[in-house]
Amino acid sequence: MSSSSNFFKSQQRSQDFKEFISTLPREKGFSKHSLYRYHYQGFWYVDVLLEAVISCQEHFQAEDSDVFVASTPKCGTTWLKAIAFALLNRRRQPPTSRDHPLLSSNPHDLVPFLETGFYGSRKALDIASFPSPRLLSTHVPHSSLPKLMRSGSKCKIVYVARDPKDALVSEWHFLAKAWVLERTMAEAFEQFCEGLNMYGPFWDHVLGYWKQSLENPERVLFLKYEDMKARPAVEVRRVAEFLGCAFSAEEEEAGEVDRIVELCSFEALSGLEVNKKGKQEVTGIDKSAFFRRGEVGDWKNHLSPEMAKKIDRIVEEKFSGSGLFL
Ligand code: PAP
Repeated sequence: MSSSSNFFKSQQRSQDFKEFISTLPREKGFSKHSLYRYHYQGFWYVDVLLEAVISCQEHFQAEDSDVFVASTPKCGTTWLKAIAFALLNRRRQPPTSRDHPLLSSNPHDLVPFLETGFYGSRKALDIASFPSPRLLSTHVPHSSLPKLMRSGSKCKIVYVARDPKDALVSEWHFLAKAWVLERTMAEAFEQFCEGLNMYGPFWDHVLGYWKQSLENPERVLFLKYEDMKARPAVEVRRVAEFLGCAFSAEEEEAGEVDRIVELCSFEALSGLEVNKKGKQEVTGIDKSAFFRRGEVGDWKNHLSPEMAKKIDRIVEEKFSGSGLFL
């Protein structure tokens, strides 16, 4: 863990929270700043995140106009944040404008995680003051979202999933870089298979949103990283339609879709000074840690065929009958 990562540093926890988590199943954490991971409502969290998630469940009031980018970590969150931001703001900030916010701010600073607004007493975000429609993101599993986000409000959630093997490899690199976490890939693999990755189990997280996207397609849109890589314009149009800001004939004619695809591409975003240097505002994580290779199938460079087969077998079994394939 980076010594400058203020978000994850050990903080004073309330006595109530300490007592509560002492009742939960736990496993070894990632570092001296997150000694344990806790099992809460079926998913694994490091303590600092769990405190934020519980506080968020208790206090966050979703509004009908809210838009959320959701994911289990390392599946394309940064990319989707950029796309959603560019889509929703394109009238005021055309994608080709020289002072577009994505050219000077990291997508995580433009579209913060909901959870970080409920971290301890720091209240890093004043969510209530966000302009409408509020655009936020979350890694929280669907079943643990604040009540109005699950049902009751008409807020919209765009979820992105990815081949779990690539997500595992991406998480391994990310935690090594952002948290200076020393872990072999074999260790990370074992933990992933046991569901012990961040916000894991991976498959339960993905399935929760997948089922919601089938039951409530007007509320939850399910995307796959691989489809976004293969057909970015098609997926960007899907997101725009879902968010109620479909491209007009004039915009199509003018090439607005391709402009947004280009602005949010891995090559464009990872090449910006703002994403190469410095730390993300709330978490203190190096912004460059959110951009690595941005490719499909990098797992082949890190996992043995046996490891890959084991993950494929688990996922096949877990997804069986759901209609979902990753
Ligand atoms: P997060 O959950 O910590 O926010 P997230 O953005 O979901 O991370 O995942 C990071 C992955 O998306 C990285 O994948 P890799 O490790 O396999 O390379 C990162 O490179 C990739 N990524 C970031 N931005 C883009 C983009 N604009 N297009 C495609 N992939 C991207």
